Amino acid sequence: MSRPLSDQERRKQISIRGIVGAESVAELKRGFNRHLHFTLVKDRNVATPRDYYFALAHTVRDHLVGRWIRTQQYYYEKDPKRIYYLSLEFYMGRTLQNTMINLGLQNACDEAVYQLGLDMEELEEIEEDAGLGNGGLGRLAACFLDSMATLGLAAYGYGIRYEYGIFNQKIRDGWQVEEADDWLRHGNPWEKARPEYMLPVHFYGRVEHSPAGAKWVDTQVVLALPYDTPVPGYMNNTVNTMRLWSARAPNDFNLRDFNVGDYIQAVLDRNLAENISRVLYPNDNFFEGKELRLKQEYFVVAATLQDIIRRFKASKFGSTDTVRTVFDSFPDQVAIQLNDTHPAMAIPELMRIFVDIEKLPWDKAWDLTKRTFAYTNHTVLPEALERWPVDLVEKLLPRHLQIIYEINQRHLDHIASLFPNDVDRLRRMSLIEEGGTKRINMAHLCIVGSHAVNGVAKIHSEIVKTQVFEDFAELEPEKFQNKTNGITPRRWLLLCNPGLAELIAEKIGEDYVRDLSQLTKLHEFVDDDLFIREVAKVKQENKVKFALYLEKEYKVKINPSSMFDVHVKRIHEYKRQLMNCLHIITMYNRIRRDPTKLFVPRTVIIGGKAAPGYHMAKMIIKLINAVAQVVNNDPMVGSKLKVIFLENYRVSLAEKVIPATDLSEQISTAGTEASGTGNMKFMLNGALTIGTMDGANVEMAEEAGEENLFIFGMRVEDVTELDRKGYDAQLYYDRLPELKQAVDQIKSGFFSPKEPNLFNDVVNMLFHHDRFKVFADYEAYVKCQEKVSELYLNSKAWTKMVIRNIAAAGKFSSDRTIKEYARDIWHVEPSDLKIPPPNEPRDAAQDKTPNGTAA
Ligand code: D6G
Repeated sequence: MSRPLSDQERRKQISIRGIVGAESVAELKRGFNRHLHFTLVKDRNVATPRDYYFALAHTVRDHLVGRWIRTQQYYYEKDPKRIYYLSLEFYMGRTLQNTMINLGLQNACDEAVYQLGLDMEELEEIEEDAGLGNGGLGRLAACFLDSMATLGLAAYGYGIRYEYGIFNQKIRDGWQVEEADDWLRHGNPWEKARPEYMLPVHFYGRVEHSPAGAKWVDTQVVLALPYDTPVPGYMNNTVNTMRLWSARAPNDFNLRDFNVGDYIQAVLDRNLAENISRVLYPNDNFFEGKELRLKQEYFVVAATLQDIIRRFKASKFGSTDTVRTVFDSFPDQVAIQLNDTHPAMAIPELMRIFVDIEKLPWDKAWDLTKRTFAYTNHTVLPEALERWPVDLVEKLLPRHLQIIYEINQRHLDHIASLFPNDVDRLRRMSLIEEGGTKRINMAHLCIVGSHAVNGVAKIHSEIVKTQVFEDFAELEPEKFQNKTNGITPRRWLLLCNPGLAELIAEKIGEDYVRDLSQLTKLHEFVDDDLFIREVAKVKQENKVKFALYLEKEYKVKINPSSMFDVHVKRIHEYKRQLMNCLHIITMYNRIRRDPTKLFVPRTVIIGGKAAPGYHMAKMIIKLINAVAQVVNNDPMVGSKLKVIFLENYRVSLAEKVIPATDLSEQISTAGTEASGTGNMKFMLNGALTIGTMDGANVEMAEEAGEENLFIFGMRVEDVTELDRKGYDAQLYYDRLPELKQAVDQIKSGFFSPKEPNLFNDVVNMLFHHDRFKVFADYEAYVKCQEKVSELYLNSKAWTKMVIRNIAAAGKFSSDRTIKEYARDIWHVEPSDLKIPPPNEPRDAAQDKTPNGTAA
């Protein structure tokens, strides 16, 4: 029985969340019951909430299948240029709600689930996050997949199916404790194993040279088993593929040669091979030169390139002149984007395939390779740049090392011909770093082997071009580009903030979801009192909802009318959670000094994971929790100030906290945060930003007007100047009494009475080796925070500034970013052609596989 619809629900019928027809609801209910019965093998007497989640997931998945098959078939028929996004990380989060939204099924599913007597939000909460990423880089890859499908590009994401994603963070006694992320334990309804496309990947061995060319022999083989996950575009019937490789031992692993006789041991040793795809390395912006990590990097590259070449050969462009494939059109048919240097081995691997296997001459192979690859740089922090020891590469991939040496020789010969007698330049530009351990500079390899190199925000791309890779930009200035990052408005508005998404749609129509630049139309409503009230109301509802969530899940109570001041991202010295912490202590001391003085109530929420091996980041977490303990239990403070460390920050938690945020903290030292994408999510969801002129903050200020953000602190030039003069933390400590008081409290054990020396390392770092100059920005930060509090007192003025920010957020759609990659790097056109939905008849002639056999 269907219940009568309320006014609000009727309005939703014409909404961006899909149309509810009685028929589609009935069909969804039938699908649900069928899956509960046949797939889960349960009835409603014994079904658990998880069974219901799986029944719903399978029902929604059914709506993807026809579109997926059609899209892939269409690609085979039309042979558009394929775009390959290679990444060691895809931080996808949950899939159910995103799929319902992109297929326009959300409202119908809501209704069906309601009629079945179940709670949609409860079911959605059962899904595990696919946490196959660390932070921004991996989440960017996920947003890009959504945008590429929405823009109708024939795109593929290629990566690793880690059995364990980013660890789950527990806080015990204020310390971070890591737990394994066994995300596949209950099965993954969104993936399809494709054992028929399994491919071999070789490691170790040696190289034989003969007149016929080089041969890599005596290798150890690991199999790469692909798992495909559908990637639906927003309401366009396109469904692309994310293909993740899982490592499998060959059945004769360790039985063929040396282990003959010990069958049991050989079976047990299969783990050795399969460990390659076991676990995601939990470092963000940090290079750890471990052999297993290098294996992962080559594993994804080797499997993916075989797949790409198989697909190219199956296309009409992979023509053969009698025996050999003609690769001349390869770069016109294939674009490969390298998400940082992590998949850099793809460059020597493609050279190896072209030269050793396909027998192309070196120059031809090199020309094709360069025109195929493009490289995105994500950081300029030296500790994050990959520099693999030559010895390790020689052992694991001997032929690739030879190829890299050959590439380097030709590269250096070229430089020497242009700049005779400039030995220092050759040293600076070499792919091989001498002195101490010989290392391969992977960024140099990527720059030399690509036709385009881009940074991820204007300021970052400028630093890439003029500082970090200056010599390379001087050589080939046209290679260097900027592609400012973006976020998908589907997940980061429609999904996480339906109230705001609907409110915007009522004012400017629904098209903004596909064309976020239309948000500028909201400028018209900046002085509309009703709209201002409605925007404030949505925010308040989101805050109440988040407060209830915290109360339920973590038993902490927060005041929803206080300002929610939120700093969520990986814990890293350069992101300066410590500066936020000093501000908290400063506010605390001010309240205690004059308890009667007006104080604008704040709830400061800090969340993020520390890399398990990053001592200072773990100390920062402990310090925040120690400060929270004191502040939250001081009766003099009461409800004026609360400090929450948000445990286990991840995609699905971001979806909850971001829409509830008033103030977004983006306070990295200028020149260190390449772009940031959290900053954009907050902006789009109606938070104001307090931030430095770093990363994409600069462009957010450009779009919204600097007066609509709280910008403070050193600019890049100031940081450079301070470096030149020499940064002396002591000077600020001596000059600023409130800073002195806060630091003294940390130092003296005020926040750790049982262990007064607990934070010695932190304090010592702040005084003597703080690369990120926290004290230098402290004063400007605190003053800027005072302005924030003052504005917050005036709710109307605050909300008007919020509206100006939302209206200016259009640039930060990943659709815009992807259009720029498509135009400037991949040379493809977005297609708004809608692939016909699966229930429309096709003529039989179309239903052919690429080989012409009936499908
Ligand atoms: C996806 C969808 C499926 C398609 C398969 C193979 O699993 O319909 O047949 O990809 O795609 P290719 O690897 O042959 O492009």
